[in-house]
Amino acid sequence: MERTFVMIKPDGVQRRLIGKILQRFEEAGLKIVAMKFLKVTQELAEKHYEIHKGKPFYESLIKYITSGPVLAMVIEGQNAIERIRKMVGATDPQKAMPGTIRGDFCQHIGRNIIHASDAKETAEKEINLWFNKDEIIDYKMDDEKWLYE
Ligand code: IDP
Ligand code: MG
Repeated sequence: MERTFVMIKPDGVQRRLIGKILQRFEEAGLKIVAMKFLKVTQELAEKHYEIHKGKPFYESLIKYITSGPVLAMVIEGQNAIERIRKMVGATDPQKAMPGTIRGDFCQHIGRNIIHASDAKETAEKEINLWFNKDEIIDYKMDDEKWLYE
């Protein structure tokens, strides 16, 4: 089992897409193990997007991510990191495949409604940045025997 960090960005919240996005993860058999709704501080935004510092879109990206509440979560499942990146789709919604979250719900790279960790190391780093250990819940889902052989 693998865990990944996922965030519905301020535009996803404002556009009332939380329910539709969560439905996709639930229907895929993925398991939510942590979740919180929060207004991202400047400090957290800068830490989260550290690797983009200095890029032309950096300032607007920080402004965007701190502009309103987000839904942050940790999702668990087999191969969850790669699986969820595929479900999310390409960074630029114009290039995202239909059927992906970005491909179905967005128009512009600067308003792409969702974030998901891109690799094992970043998933671990982001989970630790956004959640305390005691905010992540270990539990069994009753349908696990029907989802995994
Ligand atoms: P990702 O979210 O698909 O991992 P990254 O390349 O890591 O994509 O970029 C992080 C975020 O920065 C993107 O999701 C998007 O919100 C924003 N971003 C990336 N490239 C651009 C750009 O060229 N213009 C505006 N925003 C961008
Ligand atoms: Mg990224």
